[in-house]
Amino acid sequence: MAKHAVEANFDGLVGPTHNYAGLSWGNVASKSNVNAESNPKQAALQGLAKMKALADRGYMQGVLPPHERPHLPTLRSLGFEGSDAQILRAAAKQAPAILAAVSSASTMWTANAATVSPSADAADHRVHFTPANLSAKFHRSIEHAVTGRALKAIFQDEQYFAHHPALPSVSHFGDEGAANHSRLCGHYGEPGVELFVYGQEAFNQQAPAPVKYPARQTLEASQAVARLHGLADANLVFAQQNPAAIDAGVFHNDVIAVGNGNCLFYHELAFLNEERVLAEIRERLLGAELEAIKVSAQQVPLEDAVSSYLFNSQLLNSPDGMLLVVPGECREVASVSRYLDELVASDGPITSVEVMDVKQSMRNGGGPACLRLRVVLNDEERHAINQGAVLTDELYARLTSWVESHYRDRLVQQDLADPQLLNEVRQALDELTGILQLGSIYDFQR
Ligand code: SUG
Repeated sequence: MAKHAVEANFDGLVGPTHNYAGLSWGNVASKSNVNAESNPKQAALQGLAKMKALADRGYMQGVLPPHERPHLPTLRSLGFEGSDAQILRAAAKQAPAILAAVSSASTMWTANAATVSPSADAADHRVHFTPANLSAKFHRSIEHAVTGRALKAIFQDEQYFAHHPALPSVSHFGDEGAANHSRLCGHYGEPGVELFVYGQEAFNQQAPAPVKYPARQTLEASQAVARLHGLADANLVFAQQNPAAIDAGVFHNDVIAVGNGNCLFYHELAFLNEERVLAEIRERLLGAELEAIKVSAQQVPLEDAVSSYLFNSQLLNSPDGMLLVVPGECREVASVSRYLDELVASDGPITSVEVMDVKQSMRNGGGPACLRLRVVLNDEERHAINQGAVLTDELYARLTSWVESHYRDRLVQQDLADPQLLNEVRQALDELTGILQLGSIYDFQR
């Protein structure tokens, strides 16, 4: 019999070095805001406000910690020597692009932290985690080791949780985690269909691929994650993302589609073989009817989907239908705002829309869905996790005052070389591991 389960959202707490360095070719927002002044304090508070709003609505909400940045061990591995201050000075002078990369607060986008399969889908009935190697971007490729430690610190009990290392860090196995993975199901506690979306095939040069921007995820990576997690063929669908969408700035599938329960909300240009993808999902989805909500380019042009991040929304079960949590930008783009009004007025599964202000993150191409990692947990698993990372009113208050006391409200590229910033970060994170009860997960703590 299926166990009762909920979907928890683990949001990435925005780190103290949040800045705009234009690091992500293919991500339109990141490129267009390069060198803008950022406000890390506001970014972190916006993220916390989103977490709090959803916790107040009764959803289980967790917190994943930011990483140590600038990451001095990476600079040392690249040949920079001396004291921390000397290393920062030399990197700023000789290789400012590398300093920017090792300073990015990109771990906030936890939809890229890992792929997670619920125990109901896995052969050994445990929840499986594979941190994403994020090998397509240097600044993100350095995330997976500490991400793995943080996940192990929260989901510790081996009876319930299985942790795999990231896939080999080469482009053949480029893996971007849950941003390219959705799960459709009747009830969360029942076996579902895991939909893995990839950008290109690594070992088949003849297969379609984008021409302008890189495809970050390969089919081979998705297949490897499915194997590691012990998923059965009957629960799997692999779908290729439309290369034209990648070339229009859709660098992850979660910028053009979102699924929850039996509902798939997507743009008509999301998938290459849409009909086959839907047929396969329908065939494998047991005990539930797929509700496919397709948005046409006439209703919302692809460009508007990308600039508003309509599909980078959180789609959540609510007592009366589903709730779509959208970024504020959706109300600023006319076609999207009109579409949302029509959507809730129709008698489809999505019955309400809530707007969240996550502008600081949006300017780097990260909407509400990028900021969260979904983890389906049954009641036993829920009790087995480290409760220190679960958002309560008290934790929200503590984290808010932690941000208020440690974060700057202005950051520009030159600040990344400031040794004082590094000290501030380490002091803040040392305190944070205590607050979240994570133990020593950072390199500077080991
Ligand atoms: O990987 N931006 C991130 C945004 C990730 C969004 N995540 C999801 N769609 N799930 C990226 O492109 C920009 C950092 C900078 O340019 O400073 C950045 O890494």
